[in-house]
Amino acid sequence: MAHNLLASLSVCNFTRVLVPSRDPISFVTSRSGIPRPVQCMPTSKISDSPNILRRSANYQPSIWHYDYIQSLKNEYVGESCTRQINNLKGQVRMMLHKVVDPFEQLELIDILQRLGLSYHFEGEIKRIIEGLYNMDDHGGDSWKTENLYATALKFRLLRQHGYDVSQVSHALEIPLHWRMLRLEARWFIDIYRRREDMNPILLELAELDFNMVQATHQEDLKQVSRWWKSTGLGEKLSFARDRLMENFLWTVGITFQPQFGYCRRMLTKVNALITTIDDVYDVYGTLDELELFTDAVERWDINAMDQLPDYMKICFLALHNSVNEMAFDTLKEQEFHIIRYLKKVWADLCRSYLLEAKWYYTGYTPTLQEYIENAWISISAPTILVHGYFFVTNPITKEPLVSLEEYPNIIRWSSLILRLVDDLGTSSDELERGDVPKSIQCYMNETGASEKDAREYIRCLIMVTWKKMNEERATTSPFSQTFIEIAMNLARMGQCMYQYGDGHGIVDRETKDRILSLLIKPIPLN
Ligand code: LA6
Ligand code: MN
Ligand code: MN
Ligand code: MN
Ligand code: MN
Repeated sequence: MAHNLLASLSVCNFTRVLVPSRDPISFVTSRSGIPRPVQCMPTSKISDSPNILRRSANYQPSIWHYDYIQSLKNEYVGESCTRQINNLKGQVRMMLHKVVDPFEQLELIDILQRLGLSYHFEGEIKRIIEGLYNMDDHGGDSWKTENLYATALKFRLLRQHGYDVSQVSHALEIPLHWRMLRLEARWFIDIYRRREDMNPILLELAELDFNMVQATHQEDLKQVSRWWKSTGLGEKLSFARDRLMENFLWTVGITFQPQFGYCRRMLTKVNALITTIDDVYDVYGTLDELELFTDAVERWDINAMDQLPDYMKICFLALHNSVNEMAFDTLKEQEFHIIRYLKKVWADLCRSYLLEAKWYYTGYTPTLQEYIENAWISISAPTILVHGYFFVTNPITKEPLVSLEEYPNIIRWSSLILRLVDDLGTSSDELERGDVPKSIQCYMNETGASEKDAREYIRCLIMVTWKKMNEERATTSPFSQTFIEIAMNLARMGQCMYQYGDGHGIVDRETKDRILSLLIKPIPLN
């Protein structure tokens, strides 16, 4: 069966591809609970010996030094900027009220979104979309056809004339709704500036807003980089990735709006802890040590620390302190106690890490289904998203938490996408240094497919999962639009980070350029 499936994959007709006898993504919606580690290894006594042969990932040091980050200065702050931006916002608000032609309304909204400005005009945009929707209800949908037609025509003419091919190819690289929003905004501002129908007010607002948002990001970054330095993890755990800047970039992908600075700072901590602990499990730790660490996290008990080797003690206490402090903030601000939710997602994560470690040490290759059943958790997206939920929700109420604890579909789809794009980008290096087989290898082992076909199949799964996530968005749920956006943005950020390989772990040009243009360099203004 699977071989027939592969044959159809090579023509890549995605609508009829994904009906395998055992749908590898169906389990993600099942409520079967979190997989428990298999008990297949004889446990020997822990050895803290320096003679243990440990793997190495040979990660390069960070290129973003602490002093450099702290020295960042930004002039796009303060009252005169705010005044200027409020003035421009007022003018755009008037434009939104004035425009009546449905096609023009859509075009304006599209441009505002792509310039990264729509968050300023949520009320106005909602009103317009509602109006269009109601118009639809009353049979007047000719504008829709016209819009589609106009869009298609525009693209076709552009291509026929070989005009702005880079723009057209940009669109083909990654579908529009898959892209990281800030990157899209930064890119589109440059495109928009050169457009004949460019509106100078929109452009001025977009440029100024981009720089002001960047200034708030820089302040977030400086704060959290002081925390990272204070943990000492970057220096002390030299086997692990020291990736504070990249971890921060993820959070800008997850939520960029200025008012979510707390969320960005806390999620950067979460990401940094995840990145470090993932390396403990994947690279450095022995199986005995990993059992002990998992136990300590499950118990969430500092008394469990005594049995840990030193390098794990500092890691565990950094985790314990940081997460408890986040819970403390919430308790103080909202009188809501969330430690049980936070410690659960860390325990789930560490259990999934441990299972992979056991697979590695026993040389076991799971089926794709078995792998995915664990790997959507071991990618850490559920951990990130549950923390994120608490950082953007106020007031926190009991009902949604029942669903949140079980990981709702929106979390599962986002996690699965992140897992699969990570595997496409990182598994070659991982296997080389010694790691569990990832989705590609599990599929190859199970079906006899070539790596190329396996990769194609995984890309197909990603597409189907995006569809599921978009469907999920339309169903009613106890979750806010803000949270749903965060879940989708995490998947988008994954596509971005792993587009050219391992953009998170390997110090590469693409990630460096993205960091420079999004976080460091303001748009030059005249
Ligand atoms: C990717 O590393 C990594 F560090 C993650 C934990 C993914 C997302 C991380 C954030 C947002 P790797 P593995 C910090 O490819 O071992 O080593 O699960 O993850 O494949
Ligand atoms: Mn280091
Ligand atoms: Mn890893
Ligand atoms: Mn891992
Ligand atoms: Mn990986």
